Amino acid sequence: MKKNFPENFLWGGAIAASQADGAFDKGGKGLDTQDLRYFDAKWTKEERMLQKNRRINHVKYQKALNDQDDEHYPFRWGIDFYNNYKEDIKLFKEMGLKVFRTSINWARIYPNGDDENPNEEGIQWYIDLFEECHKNDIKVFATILHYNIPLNLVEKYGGWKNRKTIDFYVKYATTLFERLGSLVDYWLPFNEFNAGRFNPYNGVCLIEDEEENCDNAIFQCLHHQFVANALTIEAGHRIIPNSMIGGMIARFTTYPATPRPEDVMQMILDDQYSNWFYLDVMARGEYPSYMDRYFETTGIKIQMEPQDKDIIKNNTIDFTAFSYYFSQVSTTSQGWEKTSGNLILANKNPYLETSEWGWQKDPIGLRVTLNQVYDRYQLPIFIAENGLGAMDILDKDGSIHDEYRIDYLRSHVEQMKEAIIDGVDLIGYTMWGFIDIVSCGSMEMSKRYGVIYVDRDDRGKGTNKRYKKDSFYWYQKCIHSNGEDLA
Ligand code: BGP
Repeated sequence: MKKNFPENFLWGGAIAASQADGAFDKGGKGLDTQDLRYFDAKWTKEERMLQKNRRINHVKYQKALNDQDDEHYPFRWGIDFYNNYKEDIKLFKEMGLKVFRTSINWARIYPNGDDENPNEEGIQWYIDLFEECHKNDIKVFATILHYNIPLNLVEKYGGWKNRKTIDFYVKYATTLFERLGSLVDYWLPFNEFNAGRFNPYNGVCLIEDEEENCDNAIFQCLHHQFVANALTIEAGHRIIPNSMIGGMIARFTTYPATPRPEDVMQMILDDQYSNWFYLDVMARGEYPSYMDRYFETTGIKIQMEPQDKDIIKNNTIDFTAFSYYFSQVSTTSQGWEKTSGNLILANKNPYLETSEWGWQKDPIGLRVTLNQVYDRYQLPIFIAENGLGAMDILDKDGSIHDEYRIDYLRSHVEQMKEAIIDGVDLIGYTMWGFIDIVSCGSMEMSKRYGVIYVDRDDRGKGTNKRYKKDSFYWYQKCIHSNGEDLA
């Protein structure tokens, strides 16, 4: 029986290009879909959480295309990681980070997505960034696509709706394998594969009100992503023998709201439709049979080419990954109380407390999920995201006392250890937003996840200086003791 975290456990931190890099029009980068997401610092807390303010419709999209007022487009500035990465990596090193997860910005490599040749300046930036990590003994976990695709692909081809996007994506991924292959230790073709189902603009770049049948379009796009994912795995394994290429979902752990059989059955369906479908295709290599009924009853029809089945079957993932922020309950009862959650509105569990943003904190749910995912696939697991979004206060002396974040992280790390003792093959943990970045859902800086504070406000104003929070020292100790000293 295992008793501790394995010796080579990958303690890490994660960010994403659009939320951190900034420099949206520098270094030859093309405009991408996240550069168009509009935010207003005057919005109240409630308005920030409104789904309608997080979504893109036709009017917003058209306005953003020509809007030069960058203050309202936080993904254009992020935390200027593009220019600060060397200083930041020094802090990562000081913390003892073993692995750094970030995403590569497609529009930095192929500014228009359909370019003949890659942008050398963009490739060089990633070479420099990843070399800097290795110089500091930090491994690299690269997400190939974390939501943002070159805008030209949406404008000219309709994005993921068009099968041609598969070819553009695979060409982009192949370039990464060829040019950055020796610098990347773990690959993730897509962030949160199920995101397209719950936020179509982020996940599959659809503008909902432009679609006649949005649900059908979502599943068509997802199918194209499944094929692109499999072809990418094929290319990766061919170009870099023994490469580790994973598949990730946003995990919505769910319990039956009551022991009523109806609720238990609802939990099974929620799990299948919202979570397992995506990992099942990537890990088992075929569409699961339960989706036949779903597609039949919803009238969804996906166009597939004859070769797709084999492509998906022959190229499955090497490890599973997920983001885990909260759990919820499943029920057939009408009018069950709701609360916010990552990507979805969740059913409330009366036994759980919530974060300031309404996400239900459930460390035991992480152990539950680790056991469920391992039981189902028997593949190594990477927790690619987990953390607490909270308002932090920067004191005059430069300190930030975030004991709430330490409590959150500690309770989750404890449950990871329990899961390892349960026999789960957990290989790494990249806590989310471990340096403060722009929130993906609510697009604000004030929702902070980091153990490193970044002095920027919701308008992007501030010194951009970095400060170590109390949680920085806690995570440093946790890493140093390989998860033993969590005091
Ligand atoms: C995940 C995304 C991240 C991220 C995180 C936290 O869904 O992969 O990009 O930001 O959720 O969400 P938020 O930033 O909305 O708090």
